[in-house]
Amino acid sequence: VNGTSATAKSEKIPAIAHPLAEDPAEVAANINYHAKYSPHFSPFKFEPEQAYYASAESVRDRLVQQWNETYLQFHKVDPKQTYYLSMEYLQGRALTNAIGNLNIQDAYADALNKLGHDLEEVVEQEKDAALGNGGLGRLASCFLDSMATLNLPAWGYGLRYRYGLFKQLITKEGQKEIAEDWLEKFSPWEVVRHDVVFPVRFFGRVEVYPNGSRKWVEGEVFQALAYDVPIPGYKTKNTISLRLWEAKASSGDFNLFQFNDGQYESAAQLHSQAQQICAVLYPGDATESGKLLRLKQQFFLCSASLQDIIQRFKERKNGKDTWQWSEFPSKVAVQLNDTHPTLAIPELMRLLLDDEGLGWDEAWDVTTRTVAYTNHTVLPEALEKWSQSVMWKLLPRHMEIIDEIDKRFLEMIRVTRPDLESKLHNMRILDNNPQKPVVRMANLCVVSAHTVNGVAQLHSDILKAELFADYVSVWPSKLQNKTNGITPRRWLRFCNPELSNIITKWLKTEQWVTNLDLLVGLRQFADNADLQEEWASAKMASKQRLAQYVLRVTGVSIDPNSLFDIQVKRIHEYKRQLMNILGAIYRYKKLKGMSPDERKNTTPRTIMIGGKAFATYTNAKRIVKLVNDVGDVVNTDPEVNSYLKVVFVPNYNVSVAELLIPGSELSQHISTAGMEASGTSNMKFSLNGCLIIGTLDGANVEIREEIGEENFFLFGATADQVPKLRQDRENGLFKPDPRFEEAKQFIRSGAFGSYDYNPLLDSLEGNSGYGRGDYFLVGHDFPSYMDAQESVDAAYKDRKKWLKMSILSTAGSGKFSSDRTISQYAKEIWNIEECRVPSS
Ligand code: GL2
Repeated sequence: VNGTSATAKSEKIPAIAHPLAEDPAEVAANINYHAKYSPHFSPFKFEPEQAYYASAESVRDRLVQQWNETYLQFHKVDPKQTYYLSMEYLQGRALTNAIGNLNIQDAYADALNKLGHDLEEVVEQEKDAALGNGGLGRLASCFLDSMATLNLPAWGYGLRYRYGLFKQLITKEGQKEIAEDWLEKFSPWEVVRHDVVFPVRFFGRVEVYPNGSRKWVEGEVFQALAYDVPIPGYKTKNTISLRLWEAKASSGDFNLFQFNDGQYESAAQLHSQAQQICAVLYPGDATESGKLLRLKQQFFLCSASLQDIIQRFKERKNGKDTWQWSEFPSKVAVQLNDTHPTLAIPELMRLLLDDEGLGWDEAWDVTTRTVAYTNHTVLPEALEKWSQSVMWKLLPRHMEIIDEIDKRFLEMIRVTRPDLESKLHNMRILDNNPQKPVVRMANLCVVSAHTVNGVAQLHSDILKAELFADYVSVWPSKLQNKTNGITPRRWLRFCNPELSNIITKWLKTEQWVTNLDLLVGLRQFADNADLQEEWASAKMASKQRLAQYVLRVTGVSIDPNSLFDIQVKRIHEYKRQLMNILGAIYRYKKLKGMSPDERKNTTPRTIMIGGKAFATYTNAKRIVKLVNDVGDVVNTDPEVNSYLKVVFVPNYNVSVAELLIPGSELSQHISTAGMEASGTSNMKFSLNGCLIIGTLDGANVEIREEIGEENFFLFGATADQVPKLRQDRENGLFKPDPRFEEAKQFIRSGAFGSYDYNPLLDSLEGNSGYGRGDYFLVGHDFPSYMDAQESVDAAYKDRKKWLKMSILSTAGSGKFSSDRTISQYAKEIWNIEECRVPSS
């Protein structure tokens, strides 16, 4: 029973632990061992939290073993290896995933039972590793899972942020951010590597030698210390590594003299500066110091990772008679996850030129054959530009190199493509506008990378036709598409065991977990009444679990018999959570105007919205507040609250997603067409049999193609219509739908409290907001959105039809496995092959 010593019930548990044991009694012995001998807590306390840490450590022992074998295998075979550089990883919890991938969940459940605990409660003790912001970070984590599962020689690199993005609290004032303290106690999943340390320099100057060579000297030097997180593949021994860097100052930087003199702060100045580097993900960048800190973070990741990669390359070459730097790209692929790690390009150049003594042409050849870049957005504000003066100060040698890359690019275009002269202004890397000279990171990436990819077909088409069109005419085959994917392990097999068991039963195989295309086999049973009933009961079980969670965290009781309608993602105007809540408001008004009998004919709905608004994004925070205010009114209105509930689910993260997604029936992916590069939660919902209401944007387009257009609630303008619609709007040609006007007016009337929502509503009108009035076309798309919502209500009334559509959604989701995505990267960009650890 909870609260007793781990040894209390251990009569049948062996005394000696064996880390690789699979028998539940022996597994219990391992857990016991960690509870007793790990110094983290008293052996007399064995509550779920202690049981979690002890279980995690026992699983880690196993992972360490597999990990060492994997590393040795890679070392021995010396295959070409991919290094994935990302400022974000949204790993979520690791325990369920690890025991699931290792296929030891039953043994752990039994073992914990023997120790008086319940696995489900124990796994809940883990804090999410939330070293990311949204889809881009979660994508990186899904990719690691697929790389390991596909036995690919690959490694992830990131930063070990002390605090993640932030923890979202909902108060009467709206969203409040507090530090996300994932390391408050400690993480049992990371292993510090005291022997893996690299110096990383900032500031300083460039010294020029008589022979023309250059070297970056002086400035401040910090140490990058490696923490490795094991990433197990599914049912394979291969266990790869996510290497996270932490910044430290050297002991020599601690001024003992000053300290003894009572000057404590200045004595440890570099130590506290080092702590700032990895303190938080995305520190506010409104100030100059905030911008500098972000740039430092990016360079820190790039420099440490490249030094590590080069060292490993040399280690593996050691003992071979002769080797050349030109072989580097046949051993190393570096993938830049968005522009955040762009500095890897000039840093690799610098290391090759200044440390290894290569000439420019040779260094450029190696660099460009090594690096590839993924673009994740076309939003202009997200395309990074760094001030040239800040860059010259912080990274003087890199700016020299960037300057040279820019010059050579200009020269190359002038010689080979004089017709592009007039475009060079936009194509070049440096924007020398005297008001604000900047370095355009995306341009640096496109010029330097051998391959550039978008993350869904529509997004890649837009990159080709618009953002990067001029480059495509120079390098026609540089641009590729790699439609995103999600790992079916975390996002179906482990988060939705009920549905997984049904799928396995009907497909008569569990192979779908690693070959998601097999789901198509469900199509033939979509009308089968037995499958439909099983399907419905799995959904109901997930809805009930979700309802309990919602009650616990919000105090709102929701009815599992109502339609569960969910929109969860970062709060952003382009994602149009505002359209969703305006729709809810209109629905509420309509319900209010109905007679009790009329209400009985409606489809009861529970609308759930969740997501974080960036701390400085005022309109996004207003949207969060509005959803909460609407919920307060609707949920306590006895006339309508059995037909409509509106819930804001606080602190959306990976673990919350694992509860929400299986329990949802409808999910909203309603961005303005052309603005959501891909979206990945749309794939997770669809995989779990949830229907989508959405626009033709990002990966929605491909999801609809795969599951069939009759199973998708489509509305809204298409991407190619958007520019003209914006123009019309500016020219006063837009006539708003009465439903849209009514919903806005209701808010302005104060129906949801006294908070001033006018600035938010004004962004939908006139020439406010982005300066152009309803830039995101909420007003234009609102009527077709409401019509689509009516089709949803009608479809839900036909239970058999809805269940069929749900089954067909899952059946058509095979394409969206990150195993497919990663296989394509491996073949078409990285040119790497499987390197499997032999089973002993
Ligand atoms: C994003 C895109 O907005 C999103 O549409 C895409 O699915 C992911 C992953 O490719 O990348 N770009 C971005 O900057 N963030 C994203 O989530 N944060």
